[in-house]
Amino acid sequence: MSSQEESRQAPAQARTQALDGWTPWPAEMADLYRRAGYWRGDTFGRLLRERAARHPDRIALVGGDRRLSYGELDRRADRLAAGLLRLGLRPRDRVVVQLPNIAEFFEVCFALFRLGALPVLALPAHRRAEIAYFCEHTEAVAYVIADRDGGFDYRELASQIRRDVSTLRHVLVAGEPGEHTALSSLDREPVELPEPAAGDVAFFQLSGGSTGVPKLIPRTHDDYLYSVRASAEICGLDEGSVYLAVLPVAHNFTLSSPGSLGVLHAGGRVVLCRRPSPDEAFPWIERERVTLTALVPPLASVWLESARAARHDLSSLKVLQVGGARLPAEVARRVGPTLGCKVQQVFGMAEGLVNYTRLDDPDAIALETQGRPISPHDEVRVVDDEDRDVEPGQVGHLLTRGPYTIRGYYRADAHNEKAFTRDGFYRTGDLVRRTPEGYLVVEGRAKDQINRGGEKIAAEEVENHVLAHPAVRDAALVAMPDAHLGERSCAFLVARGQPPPAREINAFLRERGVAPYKVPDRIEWLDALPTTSVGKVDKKALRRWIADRLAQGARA
Ligand code: OOB
Repeated sequence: MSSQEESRQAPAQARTQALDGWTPWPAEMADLYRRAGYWRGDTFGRLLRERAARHPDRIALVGGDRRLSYGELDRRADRLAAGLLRLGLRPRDRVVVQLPNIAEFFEVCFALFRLGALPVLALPAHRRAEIAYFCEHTEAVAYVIADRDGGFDYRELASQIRRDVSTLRHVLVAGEPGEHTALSSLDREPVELPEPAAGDVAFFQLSGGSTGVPKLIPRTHDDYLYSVRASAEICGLDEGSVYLAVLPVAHNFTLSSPGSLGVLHAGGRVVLCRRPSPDEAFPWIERERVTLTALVPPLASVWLESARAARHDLSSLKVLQVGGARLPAEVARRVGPTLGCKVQQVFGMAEGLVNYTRLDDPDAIALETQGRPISPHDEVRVVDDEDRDVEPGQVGHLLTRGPYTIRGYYRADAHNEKAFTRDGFYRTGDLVRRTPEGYLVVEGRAKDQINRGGEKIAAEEVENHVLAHPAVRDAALVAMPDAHLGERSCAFLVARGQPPPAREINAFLRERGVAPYKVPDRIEWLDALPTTSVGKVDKKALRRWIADRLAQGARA
C-alpha cells in the first residue's frame, strides 16, 4: 500500500508522537481493541459533524433559554475553534474548563476537540487550590469559566489563578467577562483544521483520588467513544431519547454513561438542568418529556420524596439511573412504584470501567447489584491483599483493565507504580464480590477516600491542607455514616497547645481555596492519633469510634 493510500484509509491513525506523561495501551492490546471493532478511529469532532449532516435541524441541546440544533452546535464549534486558533491556541494545548450545566460547555468542548486542544474537565465546586493545581500540573494556557454560578463569582477566582500560574494566558468567560475575554467574542469564519488522531488523548477527567494531590485521567477519542457507543446501546438510546443532565455535566457519569455524549451519539436531545433539586428538575421533565436521567443516591431519595406530592407530570421518564455511591436496595425498590420507571444501577469510575444493571434484568439483580461491565473485553479480577484471585463469590479488591480503562494517570509515574499492576490492571480501591451471573456488588472500599453522597474526597489531600494550620500537629480524615449522604467526613486532629474552635479550621481551609465539599463536616480533637501495631494511624479505630459515638447520640 502506498503511503498516500495508507493515509487515506486510516487518517485518524496517522500518529505523531504520543503526548508526554501519558501511558498508552500496549500495541497488541490496541490491535485487539481495533480488530474487535471497539476503537474505530473516530473523533468527537467527526461525530458531531456526521450527526449535524444527518439531521441539522433537530434539537441537540436545551438549557436556560437556549435551544441549539445539531447544525447550530456544529457551526458554533467550528467558529469558536477558529476564534481560539486566532487567539493562539494550538493542538495539544491544555485548557481547564470549569462550567456549570449550560450549552457553552458543549460548544467549548467540541471547539477544543476540533482544534485538537485538550479540555481538563474541572467541576463547578472546585476552588483555588484545585484549579491552580490543574493549571500548573497540565501547564494550561487557558481557563474557561462562567461569570457567576450558585452565588460564586468565578471571574475573581480566575484573576487570582492568572496571577499565580505563569503558563495561563487566557481566561474565557461565558457571560459577562469583567477583566477577561468573553467567549462570545471568539466567533470567526471557520478555518480548515487537521483532524486530531483518534488514538491520541482527547481530554482529561479528574480522579476522585486517594492521594495528596488530585490525579488527572487522560482519555482518548477511541477509548471514550467506544464507552459512549456501547453505553448508548446498553441503555437503549435512540433519536427519541431526551436526557436530563442533573449532576455536573463534566462528570464521567453525566458525560458518557451514557450521559450527554451517549444521547448526542444517538441523535437525541440533552436538557441541561442548573440545579439538581426537584423544583428545578421536575418542570424540565414535564416540559421536555424527559426519558432518562442520572442521579447519585441521596438525590434519588430526595426526588422520590418529592415525587409523591409532585404537581408535575413525570410520566415520560423511562429510566432513572443511580450511581456514584452505593444505592441502598430499599431506595432502589421504591423507584418503580413511585416514578413509574425502571431503576438502573451504574457503578463506574472516571478511570474507565463502567458497570450497568441491564434494563431487562430481574429485580433480584437490578435492585441488589451494581451491574456488570460494558464490554466482553473488560477484564475484571477480584483479589486478596497479595493479588491472588479470591474464591468465587468472596469479597476482594477489584482490579480491571480493558478497552476504555486507562493504563496510567497523567504525569504521575511514581503513583502509577502503585495504582496499576505490572500487567496493567487498575487498582480501583473498591471491595467487591462477583455473583455467579457476573454482576458486581460493591461491599466497601480499601482506598483512603470519603464518598460523600457521590462526591469523592481524598483523605490525604484534606489532611495536608489541615496540617498547614499552625495549631494542628496531626490530622486524620475518615468517613462517618450519614443517613442522608451515606457518608460525611470527620477530621480527628491533634493540637499544638490549645485547640482552636472548629470554625477557625474550616475558615482556614476555605481561605486556602479548598472546595467546600472537602471541608470536614465534623472535627474531633484528640491527645494523640491511635496507631496500629506497625505504627500507622489506625483509621479503622477512628471510624469505629465516630460511628459508635453517632449511634449513641441517636439512641440518647
Ligand atoms: C463515578 O466516578 P468517580 O470517578 O467519581 O468515582 C468512582 C468511584 C468508584 O471507584 C467507587 O468507589 C464509587 O465511585 N462508585 C460506587 C458506585 N459508582 C461509583 N460505589 C458504589 N456503588 C456505585 N454504583 O462515580 C461514576 C462514573 C461513571 C458512572 C457512574 C459513576
